[in-house]
Amino acid sequence: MVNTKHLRSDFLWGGAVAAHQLEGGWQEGGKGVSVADVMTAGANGVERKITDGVQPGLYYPNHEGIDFYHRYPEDIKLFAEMGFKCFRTSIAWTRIFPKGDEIEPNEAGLKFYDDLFDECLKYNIEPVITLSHFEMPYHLVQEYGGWRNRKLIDFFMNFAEVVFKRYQNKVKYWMTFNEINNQTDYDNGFSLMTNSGLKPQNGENMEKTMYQAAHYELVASAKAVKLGHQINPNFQIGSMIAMVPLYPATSKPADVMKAERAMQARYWFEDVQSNGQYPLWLQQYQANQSWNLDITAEDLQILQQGTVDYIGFSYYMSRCVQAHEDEPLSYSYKEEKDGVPNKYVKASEWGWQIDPEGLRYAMNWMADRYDKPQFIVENGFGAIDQKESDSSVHDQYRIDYLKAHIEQMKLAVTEDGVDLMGYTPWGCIDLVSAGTGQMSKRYGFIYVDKDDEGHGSLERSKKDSFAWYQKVIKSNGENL
Ligand code: P53
Repeated sequence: MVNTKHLRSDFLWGGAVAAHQLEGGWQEGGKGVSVADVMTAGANGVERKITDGVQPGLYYPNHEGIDFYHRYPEDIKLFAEMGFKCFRTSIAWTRIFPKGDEIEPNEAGLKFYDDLFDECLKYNIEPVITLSHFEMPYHLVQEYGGWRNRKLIDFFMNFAEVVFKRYQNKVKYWMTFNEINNQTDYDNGFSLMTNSGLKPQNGENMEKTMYQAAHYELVASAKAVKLGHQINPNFQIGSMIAMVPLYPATSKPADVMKAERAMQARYWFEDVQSNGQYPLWLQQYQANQSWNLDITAEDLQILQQGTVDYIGFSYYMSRCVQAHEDEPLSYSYKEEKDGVPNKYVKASEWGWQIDPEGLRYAMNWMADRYDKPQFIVENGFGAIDQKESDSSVHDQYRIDYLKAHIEQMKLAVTEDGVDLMGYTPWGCIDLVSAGTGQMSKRYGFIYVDKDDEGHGSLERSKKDSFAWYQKVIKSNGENL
């Protein structure tokens, strides 16, 4: 039933992070090496390097993160002070299964999350948990070739079963794979590694490998949804996609078709997770390539049985695409090659195009296609903050960004009838950037004293946005 003048009274306001970007403690409590542990720090415009294991003498920013592993009680207390109803984080797979292929889980890792979730629940903060957020065991990359390998489904299911059972009375909201659709950009080594543990091999057709790996992940995701519901029928298990709407650069028909195909190429994952089947264009495309992917009849049945309860998505920006004059319509979407600047919007220092209306557009686009509730599990403004001598940070630009997005989100609910569960802005406490490994690309309401070289006291302090967000939550989004 649609009849909403306001956001739901049980609207899940909160904040979002991922284990590898803030926990640190990379070798504590028996934790194994994850793909995030072999990534060096990059910079604005400088890619992070993925090294062959952990190399001496190099700086790996995720090894310490912001030391949330030891400091979480202090941080959760601050979240509670802001009024958080929920807190989105992930379970580092390598704390539970250090190498990924063990039979028995690591008790010290399980205990850590028991304590962390208890700390949240103490303040009535619901944990919202991503099973796999860019931090799979590195051993699975080296030994099995990552998600190229069907065996990964079993390893993942072992992990999912252990944590579903262990935390079934503490965690209700889950997501399977974070931003599963980033790997659409299969020329991008970072996306391939973070999504699927894929290192391109000589002469390998990465487009084909990406479709194969993504298929195994989607099967694993569907199996996890099924299993989770068996373990606890109250579980709400969602998908998680990076929603970056792609607009045609002009009204030229070829540009419009280019944008349509780019949207299809980037969002077919949600068709599978929400609708339970591959879209027609992709069935046709894969058949035309004669790739003979390993997609069995049983797999297709599982995809139908394991559709998600809700759509979790990140939203930071929109992009614009233009047809290439002398090329036929492509079935892939490559950010570098296909994107053109949108002259109607401004960009952040990192070139992310700020477009609050794009959020409303995206929510409508999804509501038209998928009959599922939505959950904005990431949104935010990465910026350089200036800490004053009295420890204050005047981040009005961040407030402006979030306010404009919340306004559009509310319109999507109150004018357009979108069923929205909650909103968890990204990096509610400053943390290591996934894309660049920087600390200086900050998103938080809470400032963390640490720089790009790893120096700093790790001390926490409140930015201006802290009190602002507190007010927003208190008024259920009425007082912006
Ligand atoms: P950073 C690309 C595009 C949109 C979202 O990103 C992305 C990425 C990958 O970098 O990632 C999500 O830290 C991701 C988070 C990440 C956040 O957006 O590069 O789920 O882990 O930190 C922000 O500024």
